[in-house]
Amino acid sequence: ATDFGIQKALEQLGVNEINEGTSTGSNNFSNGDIIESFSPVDGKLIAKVKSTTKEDYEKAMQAATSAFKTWRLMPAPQRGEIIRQFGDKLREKKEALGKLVSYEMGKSYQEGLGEVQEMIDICDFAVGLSRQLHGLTMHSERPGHRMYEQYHPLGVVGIISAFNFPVAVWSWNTALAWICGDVCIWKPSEKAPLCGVACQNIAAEVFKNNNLPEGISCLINGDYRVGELMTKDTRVPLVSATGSTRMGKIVAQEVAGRLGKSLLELGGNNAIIVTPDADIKMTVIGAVFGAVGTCGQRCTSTRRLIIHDSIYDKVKDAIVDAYGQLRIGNPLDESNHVGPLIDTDAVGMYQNALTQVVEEGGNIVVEGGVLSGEGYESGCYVKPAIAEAEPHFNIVQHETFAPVLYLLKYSGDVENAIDIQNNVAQGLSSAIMTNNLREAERFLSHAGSDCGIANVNIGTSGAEIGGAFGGEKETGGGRESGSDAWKIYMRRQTNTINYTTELPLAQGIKFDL
Ligand code: UN1
Repeated sequence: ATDFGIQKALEQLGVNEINEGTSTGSNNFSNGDIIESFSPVDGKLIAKVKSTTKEDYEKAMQAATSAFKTWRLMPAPQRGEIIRQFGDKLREKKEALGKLVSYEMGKSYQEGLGEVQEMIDICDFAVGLSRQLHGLTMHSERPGHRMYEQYHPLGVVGIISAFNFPVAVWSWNTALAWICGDVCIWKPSEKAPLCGVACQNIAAEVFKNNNLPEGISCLINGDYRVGELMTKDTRVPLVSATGSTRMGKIVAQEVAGRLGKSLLELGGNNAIIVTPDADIKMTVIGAVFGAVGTCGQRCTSTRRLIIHDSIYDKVKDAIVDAYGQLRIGNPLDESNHVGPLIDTDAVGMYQNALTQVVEEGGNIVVEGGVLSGEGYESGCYVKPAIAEAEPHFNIVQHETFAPVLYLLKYSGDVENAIDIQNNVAQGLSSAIMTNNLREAERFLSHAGSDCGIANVNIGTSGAEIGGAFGGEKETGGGRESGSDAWKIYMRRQTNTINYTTELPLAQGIKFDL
């Protein structure tokens, strides 16, 4: 049996020999309990990583704080040159890292490569940004005065990332933060710790080649208790956290409790509205990739299809038919469409969702189920399922991180579909499939979708890095990645300079001595 080049990829990334006895990553402050990383692909133990103790965390913080003193003084375009080199290294390691992502997390190899491509793209974006950290100039109301604003580095940025995008989400944060002159401490998901070590190794090599302190990038490992060290630490002015809404609420409160800043990118409950003017073929591709890609474990995954009653049966039949073609199996085998869920806990949640939707009166149109037998030994492979449901069902109101798609019906005007789409607690991604300009524009208008992402004739997942990424309501309100998302990684300073020999006061106040 082929191992799809996994051993070679692990060697190339320097994560093959990690075990209890050795330290992990060159600047990995971890000496605590062992975290075992099992692959959901074949259930095998890939390697072990040590978790971070309180003392380790202090060391990381010291390395980061001292690195910040050097890094913040480097002109931003010179920092850009370092990020350019980091992007080049990622290009060299794209296949190996894509493979590790696929093997440790379970998404298809193509999607693993896509994730590394997002890292490369954000590096390119960040390099350009390094010459564009613009502030504004204003006209002072006082004669002989100049007023402007500038952006300064914040300091140590804490990054907490999720298992589903174990490398890209870190890079969106860290590439921008680095350009802004910040240093980062990263706690990857304890479900994908090797991806963290691999990325740290790549970053460390670049810093070393440039005689820069490795503390610009620090890696800590462990569960929420390790994350808590950062959320409660006043030395961390910004915590960027990606994951569940439950986790985000805790992080938000802890960080707000000390008046720190947080950037939250949490759960979604993303819908595609399918109107009578939709292109059915495009709808099927968008909906099926959206629902089963990454085995339904993207925060942008399509959870709900809101279909007009006049075309409901036609769309349903086409999608059910497409589900019949799906091949489920080893995600490194490129003939498969769907890989495993991350672990058996996730399988349990998937099963609960299917039970619950039936209990609430839903109707299963594509049966789910856990696969067993040859190739499915990990117990993490499930069949993507479809259920007809009602918008108000409790299960439909919640995000289940699994390939379960709900079909909902609307009648009459597109406004009715928009109401259903908005009537959930989450607000990440949304889409409309229509060739009707009026419907599309209404969906995008002030009275349209309330999500951070709203697409026309594209599915809900697979956003490009160039736009700001994130959403409203329980999705947390944060924006990462492109556009002006960089501003949260800096502190804004307003400067007023008087070049006269008088000292006039603003607002015309007279104060004669
Ligand atoms: C995530 O699931 O946390 O838009 C990120 C997408 C990807 C990123 C998803 N570019 O689907």
